[in-house]
Amino acid sequence: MTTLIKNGILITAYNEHKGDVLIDGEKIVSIEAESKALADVIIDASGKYVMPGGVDPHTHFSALCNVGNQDTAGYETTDAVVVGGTTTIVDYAPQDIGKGLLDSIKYRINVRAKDSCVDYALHAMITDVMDSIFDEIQELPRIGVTSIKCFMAYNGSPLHVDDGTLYKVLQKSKEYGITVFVHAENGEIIHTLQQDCVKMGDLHPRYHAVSRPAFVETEATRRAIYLAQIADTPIYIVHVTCKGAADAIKEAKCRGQKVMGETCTQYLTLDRSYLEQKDIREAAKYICSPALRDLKEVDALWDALNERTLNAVVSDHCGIGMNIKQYGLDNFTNIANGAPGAADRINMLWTEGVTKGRISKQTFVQIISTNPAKINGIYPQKGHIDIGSDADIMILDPSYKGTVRLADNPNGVDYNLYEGKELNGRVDTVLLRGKVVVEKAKFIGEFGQGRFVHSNSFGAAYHGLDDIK
Ligand code: DUC
Ligand code: ZN
Ligand code: ZN
Repeated sequence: MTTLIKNGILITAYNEHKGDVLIDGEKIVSIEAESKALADVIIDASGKYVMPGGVDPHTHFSALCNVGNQDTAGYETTDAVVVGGTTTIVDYAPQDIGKGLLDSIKYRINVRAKDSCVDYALHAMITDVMDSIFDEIQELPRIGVTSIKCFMAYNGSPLHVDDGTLYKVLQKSKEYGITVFVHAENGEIIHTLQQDCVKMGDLHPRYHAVSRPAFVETEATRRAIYLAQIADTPIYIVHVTCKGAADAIKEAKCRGQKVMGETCTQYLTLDRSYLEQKDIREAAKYICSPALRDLKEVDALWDALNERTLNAVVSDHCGIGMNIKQYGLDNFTNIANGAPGAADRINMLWTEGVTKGRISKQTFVQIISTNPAKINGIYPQKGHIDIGSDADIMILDPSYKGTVRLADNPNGVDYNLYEGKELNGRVDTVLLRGKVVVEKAKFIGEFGQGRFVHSNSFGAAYHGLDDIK
């Protein structure tokens, strides 16, 4: 089947021009200023922007929460993600209880992800340090996984990776072309500050931010970068929220170290006041780690994106409903960390970033699609509009005016962090590998249409983000 997207303005990470995109089957086969091609399906994109489908490289579908012994919402809720313009996720594959990295990844591909509506690559994720994981690391590229996440925080839980283990993971990953992703917060200091809060009876969700100040993130980020420098291997810092951590990345980049970093929609568009709401149930929704910050940190993150210190904006999506959050309403340390957001990332970033003049349209495409694809070794199959790339395309209507409403795009949990926020522009049509799966901002695809995508070794750490102007 052939499809022609006509009359739209094409925006890629590199440029913007009028362009008609011809698709044959699952691939883009031609791009012309004015195409005369005949096609089975014609999509008129007049007055709209045609961009590569979003790549969200940080999601947690069907993953055990750190509190409550329950899983986050599963892949059957990814229809909302596609409606939001994202066609590929790189989801975290935590070790299943008592299982190694490889078995957990295989189980995810064969069972957990079978209803996925988005294409998905995977990151390995250490959640139970056992000797066998060091032997398993070398097998990861063979099954198409080339990144591994370590938690420097969460001391006292099986999630925590101590410095010795982190150093060993860095060394081992280097040998096999795997990029190490770190959650950089000093878990010991957080633990001490949490205990202090509990002793004082300071139990409201606002103390989540008090017990995880920016300096614990800055310190761990500097430590992780230093260990990667000694191990002489690339490192990627997940969910950066503050100037101190961004500065550490910037300094490392300036001296030529291969360091990459991301921030999340919530750290760019929300601030600490959301945690300070009197209503504990409301405030609990906004518990994610690291914590929401003051406005001056928010501004610093936009700057860091513009100066290319940070390379991606991700959702850190965790479908944690109030049924799980409720376990900690009387003590913030028992509230599961994380919140949904994969469905809102692109529309929120367009309104808050592009329409408010904080980032250019090119930067927008780079950070929501092209850079994540490069970093995760799936470019140019994903994250680009070019001949030979998968025909994953989102069409955004810049004239749309509305507000975020959970009811318009249910995300599988019972709240949306961005409820009531203004939208100026919205994704209204999405193609996944050539097939129209979203029309008029409604899902018309099939559950299970998503496929596993193999990642290549060292992604952008080898291929470079530098060709992006
Ligand atoms: N880190 C994440 O990346 N996601 C959820 C919670 C956390 O600590
Ligand atoms: Zn994390
Ligand atoms: Zn996460």
